[in-house]
Amino acid sequence: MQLSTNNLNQLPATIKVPSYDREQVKVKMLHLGFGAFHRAHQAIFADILATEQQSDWGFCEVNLVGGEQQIEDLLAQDCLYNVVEMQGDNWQTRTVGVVKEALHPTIHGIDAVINRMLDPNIAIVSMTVTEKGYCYVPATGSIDFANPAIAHDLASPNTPKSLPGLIVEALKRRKVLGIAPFTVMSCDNMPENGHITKNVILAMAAKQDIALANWIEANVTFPSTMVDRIVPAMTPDTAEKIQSQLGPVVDKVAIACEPFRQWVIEDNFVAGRPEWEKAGAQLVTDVVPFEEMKLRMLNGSHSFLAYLGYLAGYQYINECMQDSAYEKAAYHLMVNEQAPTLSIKNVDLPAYANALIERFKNTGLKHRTWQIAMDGTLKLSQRLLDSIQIHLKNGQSFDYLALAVAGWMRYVSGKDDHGAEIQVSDPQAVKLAELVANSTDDESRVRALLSLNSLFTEELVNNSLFTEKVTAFYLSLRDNGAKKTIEALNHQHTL
Ligand code: NAI
Ligand code: CS2
Repeated sequence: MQLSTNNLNQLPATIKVPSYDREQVKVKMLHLGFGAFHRAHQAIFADILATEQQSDWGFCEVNLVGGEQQIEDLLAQDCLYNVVEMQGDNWQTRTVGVVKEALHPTIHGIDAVINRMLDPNIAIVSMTVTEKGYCYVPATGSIDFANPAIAHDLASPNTPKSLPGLIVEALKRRKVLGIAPFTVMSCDNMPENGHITKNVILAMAAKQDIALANWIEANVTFPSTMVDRIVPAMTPDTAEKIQSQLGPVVDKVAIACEPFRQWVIEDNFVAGRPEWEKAGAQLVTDVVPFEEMKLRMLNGSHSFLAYLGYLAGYQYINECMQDSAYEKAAYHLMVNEQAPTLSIKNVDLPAYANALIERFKNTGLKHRTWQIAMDGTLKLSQRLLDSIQIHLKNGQSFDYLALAVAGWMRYVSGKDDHGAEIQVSDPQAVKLAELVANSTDDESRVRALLSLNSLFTEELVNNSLFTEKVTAFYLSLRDNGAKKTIEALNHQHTL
């Protein structure tokens, strides 16, 4: 039987089902991107508040691009689903009740989505749409007007397809109708995610109507957030394990994650907000130091492990961590090459690194290196390249960061260390394949990939120390493979 309000009582007694009256929970937040992460992060914070603080802040969920089936499944389950926290073989399950509605433009029409955003009770529009959803250029942080979805929305603003187009249209209609605006809150892994969101939305609005752009700038806020919880994409194996927790009840929307969760939020909301601090979030005036710490130490080492792990044949992050050379390299990267670039105060960074290493080792999580390796052209800047630029200015060593960049180059070249083909998933996959096909497998391949100016700044490309290091690592990866290259570098650094 599929999960629904009527059969919540069929779930095993160990599962924490909503103890609050779901009727009291109202749609006050509209979330774009009902993917794995949101289900186990922002929705859990809201569910804790409803359970422990009688909060009435609930969600309408929207998938703007893909994910039609998830929305249909959610609706078929009265918007209920389970989140399973996994630490090794230890599992804790909670049924989330704060989602009240769900919409998808291809099922309900884009007008239904826009109209829902006009409800004066919607105080926050939040999002987890991956870096791709923002249609921006990483090297500059500005909107990419060449993006086909942006071009479409400028030509037909009433029927938007992109996230910036949708938000501008909803705000435009609220302005015309005299409805006060909502706060726009990004929960994606980008540096100063609030600023990037504001940039693309203001640029989009200004192209249409400068008065609208000015109104948005004066009346809407775009708080930045640092979000953290490892929530891998579902695998058949994990789905089976989750199902075994649910007794006779089938949940098609369930998701598994690690127990750890962290959320640091810039406290800047124009129409109110839930009391997230009562569910463990930190509300601060400046999120940047937290974002930089997380993006560089966690995500930077994740990308290092993803590229170099995938090349060596490791399918999951916890498999990489069983290889002591990879574990040492990841720790060294965090503590000696990322930590020195950070401005955060009063955090014990070696302890933070040790905690990350333990989280990466969690055998309950099937976190694919392939998943983390995707969309590198939108991830490398904030995870690796910004730190390299700092080291170049300060004359400090950045070997492991350069090795990670070379690992990405080797990865997008399309063959792993055993000669097997790699399915490269990236918005610039066609361009990458072209650069690879038109270069030979040596220094010229590195030069070709460095010509990608949406990713590599001129400052980097013109720095011979950087290009020589990346080239040397690329050639070593080609000749010796990832594992031996890491071992040799560890040896050089006496790790
Ligand atoms: P997912 O693949 O499960 O979901 C992706 C979501 O993004 C879907 O809802 C999809 O509709 C939407 N989307 C994709 N492309 C889009 C586009 N061009 N325009 C609008 N919407 C688009 O991924 P997941 O795991 O939910 O992660 C999403 C993002 O959340 C990540 O990229 C990251 O920025 C952030 N995040 C994820 C964490 C994780 O461990 N999964 C942890 C911390 C942050
Ligand atoms: C990962 C992140 O997929 C990726 O690129 O590095 O999703 C990572 O799991 C989260 O940021 C952890 O909070």
